[in-house]
Amino acid sequence: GLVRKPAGFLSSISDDRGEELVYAGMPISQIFSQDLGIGGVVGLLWFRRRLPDYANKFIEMVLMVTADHGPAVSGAHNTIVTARAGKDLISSLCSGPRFGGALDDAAKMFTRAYDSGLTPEEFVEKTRKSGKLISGIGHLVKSLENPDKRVEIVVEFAKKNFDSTSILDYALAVQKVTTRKKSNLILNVDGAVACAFVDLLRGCKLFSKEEADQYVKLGSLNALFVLGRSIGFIGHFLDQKRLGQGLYRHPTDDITYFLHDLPTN
Ligand code: Q5B
Repeated sequence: GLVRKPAGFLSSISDDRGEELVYAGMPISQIFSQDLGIGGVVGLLWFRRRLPDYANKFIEMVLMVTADHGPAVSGAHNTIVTARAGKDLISSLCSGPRFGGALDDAAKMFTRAYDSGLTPEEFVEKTRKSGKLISGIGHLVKSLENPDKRVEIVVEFAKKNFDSTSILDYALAVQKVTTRKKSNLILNVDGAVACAFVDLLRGCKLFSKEEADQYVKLGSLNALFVLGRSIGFIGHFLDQKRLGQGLYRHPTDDITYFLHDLPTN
């Protein structure tokens, strides 16, 4: 019969293989329809339970009261020193512009293109000619055939609640052009969050256009990813400890070794 290769990893908190992302058994759309909030997501990813509403509220309260304690404490001090040394925020999550850290650039690219009046076709062509990829476009597993529920949720919320969704609409129009080439060149979760956030900053009447642009320049959108994904990464950390997983060594049969022989004199 079929011999199953023993799995290299055990994981018990989340699953992205199906049509819809699942946190501790709960599909992402249900998390929104039941209004679990960030407290509820922490409950699912850290404690693998749908905690009662008062517990979710309490987690959010804890996140709020522990969010900062001034610049003098050691953690804030480290952050300030490394920021002043020129290190970027996303590096602290072992992430980069192709994974997770695409939000800042997505916001800048789509906003600049929209503000300068380029049509989606012109923008795609101009970016291609400059040899760059459009940040916020493309996904390794999600596509037109396997749409990303997270993106649908973000788009739906923005359209329902924001004064304007011009940048998001523009990005969706760009997606129509890029997916003609390959169906995975969709507006991804980084791109959708980034564009919706620019619309929120520009449309909520609390910031001038310059202030809104400055928040993007400062890196506040990648920061959203850092904060959100830290919750998941901490969940995985606790999960590995709970599951008693020992030292990991990558199987050598999954590595192609190509070494050069030393030249013999
Ligand atoms: N092409 C994401 O690449 C991926 C193009 C493009 C124009 C593009 C790539 C990319 C920009 C960065 C970005 C965020 C690497 C992704 C995330 C969070 C996550 C992750 C998870 C989570 C996929 C094939 C052909 C080539 C390319 C062209 C590709 N991308 N053209 N703009 N953006 N995107 N990252 O499929 O003519 O054949 O040479 O870097 O937004 O990180 O779940 O995994 O929650 O954790 O490997 O969702 O798109 O494509 O490199 O083979 O390219 O398409 O020029 O054209 P692929 P390639 P040609 S969300």
